[in-house]
Amino acid sequence: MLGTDRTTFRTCPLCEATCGLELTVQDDHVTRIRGDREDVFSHGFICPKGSTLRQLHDDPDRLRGPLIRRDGELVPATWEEAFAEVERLLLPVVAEHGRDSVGAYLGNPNAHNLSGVLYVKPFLRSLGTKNLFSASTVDQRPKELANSWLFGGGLTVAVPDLDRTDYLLILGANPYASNGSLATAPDWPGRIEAIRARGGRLVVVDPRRSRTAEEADWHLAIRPGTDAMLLAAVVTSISEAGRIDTGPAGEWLVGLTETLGALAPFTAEAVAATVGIEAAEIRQLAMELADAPTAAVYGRIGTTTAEFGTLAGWLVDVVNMVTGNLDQPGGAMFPKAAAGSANTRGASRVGRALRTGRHHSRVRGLAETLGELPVACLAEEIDTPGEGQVRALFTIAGNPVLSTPNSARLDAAMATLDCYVAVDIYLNETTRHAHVVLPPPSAFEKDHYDLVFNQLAIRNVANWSPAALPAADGHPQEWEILAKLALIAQGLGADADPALVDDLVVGALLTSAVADEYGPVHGRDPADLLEELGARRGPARLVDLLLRTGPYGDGFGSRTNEVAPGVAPLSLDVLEAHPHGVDLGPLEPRLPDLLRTATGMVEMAAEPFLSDLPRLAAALDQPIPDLVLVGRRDLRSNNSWMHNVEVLVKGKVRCTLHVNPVDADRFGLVDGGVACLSGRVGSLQAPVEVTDSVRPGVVSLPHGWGHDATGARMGVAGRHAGVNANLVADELLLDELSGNAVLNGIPVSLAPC
Ligand SMILES: Nc1nc2c(c(=O)[nH]1)N[C@H]1C(S)=C(S)[C@@H](COP(=O)(O)OP(=O)(O)OC[C@H]3O[C@@H](n4cnc5c(=O)[nH]c(N)nc54)[C@H](O)[C@@H]3O)O[C@H]1N2
Ligand SMILES: Nc1nc2c(c(=O)[nH]1)N[C@H]1C(S)=C(S)[C@@H](COP(=O)(O)OP(=O)(O)OC[C@H]3O[C@@H](n4cnc5c(=O)[nH]c(N)nc54)[C@H](O)[C@@H]3O)O[C@H]1N2
Ligand code: SF4
Ligand SMILES: [Mo]
Repeated sequence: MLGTDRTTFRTCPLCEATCGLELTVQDDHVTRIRGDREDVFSHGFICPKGSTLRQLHDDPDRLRGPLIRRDGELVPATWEEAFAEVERLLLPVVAEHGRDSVGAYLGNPNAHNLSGVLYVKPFLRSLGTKNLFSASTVDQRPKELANSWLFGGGLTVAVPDLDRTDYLLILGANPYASNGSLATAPDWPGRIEAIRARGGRLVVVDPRRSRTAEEADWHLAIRPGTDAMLLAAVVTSISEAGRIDTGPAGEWLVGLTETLGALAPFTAEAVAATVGIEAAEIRQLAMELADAPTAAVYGRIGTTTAEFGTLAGWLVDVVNMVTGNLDQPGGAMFPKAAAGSANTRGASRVGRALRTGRHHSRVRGLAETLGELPVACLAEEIDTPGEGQVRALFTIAGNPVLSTPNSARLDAAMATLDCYVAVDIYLNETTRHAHVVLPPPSAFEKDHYDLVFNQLAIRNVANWSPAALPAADGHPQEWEILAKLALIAQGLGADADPALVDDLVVGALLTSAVADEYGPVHGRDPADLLEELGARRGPARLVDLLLRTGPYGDGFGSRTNEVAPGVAPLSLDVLEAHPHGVDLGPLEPRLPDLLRTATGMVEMAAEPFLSDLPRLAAALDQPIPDLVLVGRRDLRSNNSWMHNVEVLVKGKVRCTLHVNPVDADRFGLVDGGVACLSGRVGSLQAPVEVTDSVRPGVVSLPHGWGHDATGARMGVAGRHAGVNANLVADELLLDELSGNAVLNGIPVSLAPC
């Protein structure tokens, strides 16, 4: 019916804020996107990126079909040819060099994508390699480890209770630009303004006067990389003042005395010079936190992509604990997600201490964490000959050539692979090296549910997004592409049916659901449940199962009580009937039930934390580097991959080097000039913006730029290329505990070009 509009609703998958969108669809075209005013979480909020899903969908550079390399050129191919080519290239590498000669890198959009969350694992399992890498080790791995050791789950995150707190301390995050991370909330800016409107206080710790810092009542311009020391001194100051009060959560903590003892040397005076903040200010911060009726401490990228990232992640929550704010309204609380959360499954307060280093990287001997190796060692695993050398690589929704340290080395290494398969929607700096590119359908053409971000949300919600448009004829869904790759890797052949993998995944989930003594379907026959799941296939069937066996689920008929006014226990049918989502209410205290540690308690003084403290203490005696590089984000950008959207990149150049006037004088730089920035591994040239928003001794350059590579096909991005900050990021600089790369606080030198 030509010209008939329909309206459909979906959650924006671009960042962690999970805003609801209202789409107007005419025929098979989305003609308008705006914020969904009835969305139970976002209430109409949308940022400038949300509506550009339309431009992304329509982008002529977005790949619509597979490409294979023929005579050095990537040329269009059929899906059959492309999968056959994967098989042809992959199997000989495995046969000749073994399973560990295959590597895989998973990028950030996997977390925003049901296929990535549900079907990547079976694929990786069928690869059977130790060489697994992801964007997590250039991002939040330190916090995941801290959560694992404290609470028994990497995604058991205490998020700031933004809507009720009286005092918010933000370290190393700029939610006015990023819209928040590891704390899902649409409209962070509005929620922050509401804190101040109700008489609360915002304090921001950041070496830059970021947009968020501008809003703050108090901005502390810390020296990069020193948040762990600052937080340790805050704890010690509170302790010295006799103000430790663990509140109701105190009943479930062990290790308080050991923690305070271990942190005692980190007095405000001892850390002040290194941290770059006066001792009196540190003590004031400590007293404000102790005095506030409720307070929440929240740390992000500036604290995790740093030399002491795991300690900083730990200490954020230690401060939350010693001020009585853990697990309390207005403090730092634990979400209870409707689906997919490990901390709502199995026995409460039963677990095992997380072990890292179950295997090590071949070249540098870096420890495994959560099944992966640090991506900072990917390049050397490819370019260093010897047994176990990575000869084949898969990247799934990742652009490591722009997003990981010493990217020139990785870029060069990628060109030498015998087999490189990319599952990606663009031919960019990384995927241009591929032998086969397998593009999934666009975001509009996929079902969506935020299995990951609902686990991090400051309010419990559930929201299902059906595909807004059908995928083109014959275009496999992303989960089918991943299932095919799994079948090929298992040796079942390029013709095998992806439904086999889907059935295996649902079977495995059913088996574990009926085995869970504490779950709602314990002891039931999986075959009966499978039948009840009905005709849905792919992610929709899995989400239905996860919802129904989750904490608000219908338990396949075993639960009947409403989960919200007028809302029946959850299943996908129920969510389909609520296109604006279901509000499951504000966060509630969850201790001790969510704990999955060995002692069944919050393990405040877990051994890995305490044994890393000597490294932190030693750093207090290190000379302060003359100049260090930090990053920053821009609201109109999203890591490396949205620069092909004209409306987002037009206007003033965003990829500039921020230099304090003092440093500009020192190095002979002028605003609008070009600087040569050098580090141990490389150098780059960037346009200079002289601004006192960065601390002296600190320069800032955003990441995700540098779109001038030959062979990439992103026309708009190419015209707004910018420069790749990770050319100077040093792959040897890591948070030792987690293997996470240091992307903030990189020693650099500066000169005019
Ligand atoms: N210097 C510096 N470096 C950084 C950071 C920093 O702050 N400073 N931040 C780090 C952080 S936090 C992160 S998360 C990483 C991100 O690192 P990556 O995940 O490696 O990079 P992205 O730019 O997110 O690239 C995502 C890729 O996925 C593709 N894509 C988009 N949507 C889909 C989809 O639906 N399916 C598939 N299959 N592909 C899709 C895009 O085309 C792109 O190639 O960068 C890190 N790098
Ligand atoms: N617009 C936009 N939104 C995004 C993204 C994007 O690229 N663009 N990326 C998404 C992703 S993958 C992520 S992980 C999140 C990240 O979300 P955020 O953590 O909010 O990321 P940033 O905006 O980079 O803010 C990090 C801040 O840390 C500061 N900083 C640098 N070094 C230090 C330090 O040593 N100590 C302290 N205290 N601060 C420091 C920087 O100056 C910067 O202001 O954003 C997500 N949302
Ligand atoms: S804030 Fe994030 S989720 Fe919301 S519209 Fe913008 S990109 Fe989408
Ligand atoms: Mo990230």
